[in-house]
Amino acid sequence: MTSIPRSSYSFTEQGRVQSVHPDRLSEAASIDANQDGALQEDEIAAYLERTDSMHDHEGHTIDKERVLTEFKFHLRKEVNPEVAGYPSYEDVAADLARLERTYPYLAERVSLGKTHEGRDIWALKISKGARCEDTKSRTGIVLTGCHHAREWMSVQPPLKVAHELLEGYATSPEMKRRVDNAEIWVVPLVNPDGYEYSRNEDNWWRKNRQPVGQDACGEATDAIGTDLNRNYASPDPQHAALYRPEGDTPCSTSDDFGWATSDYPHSDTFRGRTPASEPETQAMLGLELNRGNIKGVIDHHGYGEMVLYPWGHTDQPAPGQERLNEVGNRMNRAIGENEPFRVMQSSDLYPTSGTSDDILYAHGIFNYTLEIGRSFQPPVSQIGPISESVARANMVFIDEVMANGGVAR
Ligand code: 0X9
Ligand code: ZN
Repeated sequence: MTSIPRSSYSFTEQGRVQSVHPDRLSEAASIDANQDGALQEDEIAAYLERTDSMHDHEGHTIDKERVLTEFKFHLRKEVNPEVAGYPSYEDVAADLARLERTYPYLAERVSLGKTHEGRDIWALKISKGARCEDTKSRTGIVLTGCHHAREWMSVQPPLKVAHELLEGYATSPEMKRRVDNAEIWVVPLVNPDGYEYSRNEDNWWRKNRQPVGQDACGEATDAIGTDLNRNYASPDPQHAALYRPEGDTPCSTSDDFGWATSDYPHSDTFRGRTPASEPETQAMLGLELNRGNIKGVIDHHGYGEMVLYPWGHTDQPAPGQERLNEVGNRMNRAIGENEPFRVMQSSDLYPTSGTSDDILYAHGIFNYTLEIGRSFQPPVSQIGPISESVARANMVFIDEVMANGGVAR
């Protein structure tokens, strides 16, 4: 277990903040409601409510105590000790390589591109004859995790599905049918640089790690990172407003789309300097839009136990909303009767622009965003149960897309 206190906050025994590193003063001031120079638990909790819009609608979708604990690791600049039970980037890369070695006829590990820090964005293509047949004529489905660095649990369901498909192939007719007839792409770590930074430096980190350089006004900035789920954009100019709504100008933050998508480079929801500017976004769009056979995508995020479907940029219903709702409810039932997620339109959570869900849907790709777990980094004991239940929802989705394809046009 690693514990690296690089204190920018020191706490008293009562849990009050004793001193703050100069770099953290403005953050501390914004949390310190009565400006008495000390942070109380309730101030931290209120701060979390303000900065995280995923409210606890039904009393069971957020583990507030854990979220608070995880947030304190961030404040104290400590490593979250749960990290020891979550796989590193290298572990995930090795796991995919092992699956390819064990099932060479069924799986191929492919690099979709390289990140700013030089890591490969690994995918595992799963399909019969993966490395020797042209599998592109089959229905393509992509399962992704970890657009957002701190959402450690979101890496797991895609990995779990890969294992179940390949390990079940020889004995389960259902798994064999999927691997023989579909082309399933598993991308557990879309944002490996951010993931490693969140594991080792700041467990609350969300964005990727590419320095912004210049803001959209041409001013130099020392900000690091773009929110990858605000950086998606369509190559088709008719969908330009899905990246940047009409009336929003690059050089101003006052016209930003609520707080959920920002032109401010230091913001956690910074959309990037230009549409699809980031290598991770380009890698995913290259697969999802250019390969030509991709009909369905599930994007895993954390947290809040929700099955979210397009649209996210407007509260208008998406074409085919009935199917989105019906399949979402079936996925939810597969997750389990006892702990159902909430099935709803993405914009009901909060409206955004530049998210992968809307861009993909506009291109005819049927898709969901799954918000899994009750905090960003659930206790290690939860990894197994959550992965299993969410993997079942993934199987329902795979079957649906294999049977009925992408968005009807
Ligand atoms: O904000 C996001 O990107 C996702 N939530 S998270 O807390 N994991 O960051 C939700 C995206 C869902 N899509 C839209 N609301 N458009
Ligand atoms: Zn997320």
